Amino acid sequence: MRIGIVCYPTFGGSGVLATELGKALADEGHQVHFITYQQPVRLNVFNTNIFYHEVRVPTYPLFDYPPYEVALASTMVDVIINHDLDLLHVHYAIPHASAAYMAKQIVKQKNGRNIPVITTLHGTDITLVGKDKTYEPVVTFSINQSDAITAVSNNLRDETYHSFAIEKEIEVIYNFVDVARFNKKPIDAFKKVIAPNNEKILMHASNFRKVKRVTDVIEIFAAVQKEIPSKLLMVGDGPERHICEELARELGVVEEIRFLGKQEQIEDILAVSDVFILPSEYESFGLAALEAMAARSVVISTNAGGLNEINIHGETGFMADIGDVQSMSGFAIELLSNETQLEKMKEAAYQQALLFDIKNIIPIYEALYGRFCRMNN
Ligand code: GMT
Repeated sequence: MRIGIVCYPTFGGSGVLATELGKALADEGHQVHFITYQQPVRLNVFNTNIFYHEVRVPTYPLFDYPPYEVALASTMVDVIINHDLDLLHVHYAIPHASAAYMAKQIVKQKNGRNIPVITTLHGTDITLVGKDKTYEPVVTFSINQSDAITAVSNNLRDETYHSFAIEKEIEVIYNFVDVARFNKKPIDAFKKVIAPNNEKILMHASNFRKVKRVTDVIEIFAAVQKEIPSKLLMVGDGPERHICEELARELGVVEEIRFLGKQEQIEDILAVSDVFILPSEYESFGLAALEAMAARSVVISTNAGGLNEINIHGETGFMADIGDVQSMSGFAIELLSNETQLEKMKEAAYQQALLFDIKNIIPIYEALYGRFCRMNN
């Protein structure tokens, strides 16, 4: 099949997932065309089945806001026609689903073809941004106009039905992880630099937005630090990072924390971590948690959104209510004080991640595409 993938090219979960999906489809022999405004961060391989089309957004002094959606729709039309695409798969509703609707209408009018559009909902496109009444009518309309709609968890599907008047079936296709890539042996030299005295290593990775409650990570770590010799790795960057650094200084733990910024080789960092902390206010799924589990790190998270669809409390990790820093610290201290329990839960986390292995999820997407592909119609 010839598949067009539209996503955000940044470190965010939706872009990561879309890029990994495209890479896996290319490995299966499909021709994959990425249409984005920048090379996606995880698109770091050479594969003759992968094509990249940059969306250029020409500026003009009149534009306070360059019309990205128009440029995106026009690029979609160009790629659909010139590369004879079989379907478009857009990730994150805003503005990708509405741009795809526009492209679909133009292609229909230009050459009579009905290009199928599949929209995958990822999280904040529904729960935060999409709900805003500035966007809601367009989001509802363009989701309903998609030929197929998927959501990354049951929770996100339910949230979508709850917040928008959706007339179609939303299929749940879970996020996935390439377990073989994440199941890595820790690099000893790296571990020695981070934890020279064999301290336990806690980790957090995100875009440091408000929804991630990153200051809770610092508070949890400060409590753990009092009981267990430990270090904290903070991976990623975003608006709340400086607040974290200030809080860490205030709590006297800044020397034990490394802020690593945005990282591409996340699997090498996860490999040295014992516990992954994700105290988010909401996660539709929590791809970062799944990647941690595949790397045998035990996830201590909130029970928000779809997190309980991957993390099993007391078995593969621990969960507490949003903002319950005390319970999350308690779980971490208990776990890190008991080596047998820690090893047992690391293994359980890994076994749970295997259920979401890329090999199990790619065929589900292929079957979905097959339902809409010209060859089968
Ligand atoms: O987590 C973020 O803020 C980034 C966001 C995105 O769309 O890039 O992630 C969302 O999509 C991921 C992939 O499907 C999910 O695993 C994340 O849970 C989800 N984030 C939220 O719902 C906050």
